[in-house]
Amino acid sequence: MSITRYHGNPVLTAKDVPYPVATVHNAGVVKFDDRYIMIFRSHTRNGRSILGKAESPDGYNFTVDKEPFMVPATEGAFREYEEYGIEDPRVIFLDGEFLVTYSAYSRNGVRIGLAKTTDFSSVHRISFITQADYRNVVIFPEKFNGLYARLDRPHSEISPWSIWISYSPDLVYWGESRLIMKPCQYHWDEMKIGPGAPPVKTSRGWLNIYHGVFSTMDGSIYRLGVALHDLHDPSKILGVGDEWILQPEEPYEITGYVHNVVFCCGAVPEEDGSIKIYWGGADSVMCVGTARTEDLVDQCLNNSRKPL
Ligand code: BMA
Repeated sequence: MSITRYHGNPVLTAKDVPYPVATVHNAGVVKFDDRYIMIFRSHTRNGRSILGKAESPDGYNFTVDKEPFMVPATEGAFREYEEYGIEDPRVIFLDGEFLVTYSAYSRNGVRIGLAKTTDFSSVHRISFITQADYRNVVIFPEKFNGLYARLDRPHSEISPWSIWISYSPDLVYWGESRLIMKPCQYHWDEMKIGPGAPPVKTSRGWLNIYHGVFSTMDGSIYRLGVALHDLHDPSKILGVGDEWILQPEEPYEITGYVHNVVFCCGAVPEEDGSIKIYWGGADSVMCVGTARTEDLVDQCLNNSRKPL
């Protein structure tokens, strides 16, 4: 097995949250001043989602803030597109700021919002960076030839939902979009794929921990896999691991708000060569596990399937 589950999983549940929520899942996690900051999604009891914040000294024991981190905008330009909730945050550090991307749901579809913070005490919305229907946008924590880059996942009625790349000079206007990775037929990720954690830099390439979905007579199964992107040209995929690295196996991954889901929005590389991977279990709780970053890179390169 590639990922060793933390023995104390789940690390965060709805019971740990001091305001009323039904779930805690799909969290972005970053290290800030030797603390681990987790921005997590919670369903409230009307079925719509908000974002909360938790902090930890070790990446395992988290304490949740008294108030939510972000709730759907109730005024201004963002209100119209956040009416049905905000979901699945990803967080990166770039040029002295933390960037948070999140899915914004409304009667107009789902689109991606971008917000910034320097201290996680206050957060400022910048812009929506997609139209409808996009989800799972992860921004690379470095620029390429002066441009920001992101992996994204547009919806499509014709092609299975796939991973694309786009570039921007200013984080607001995005273009040069190109499809770079597709689901693989009759494979664990054949139904759809999407970026998971923001890409992690390694000596051999950018590690992309993504999710893949397989449809069965008993519903869909969400699993995690890995792909490696070229360090200088992230549109170039060097290898996609043929096997999943994590699938729902524990009771809190198999049963919950949505059965059979492990869904990743964040991973933290450590100086000792390990990586902490965070995932939502069954859309209900937060879990963490560790792997050797180099083992995941090996899986991309030594036992690969084609990206397209
Ligand atoms: C996806 C997203 C995720 C969720 C997953 C499983 O489409 O909505 O937020 O974890 O489904 O329900």
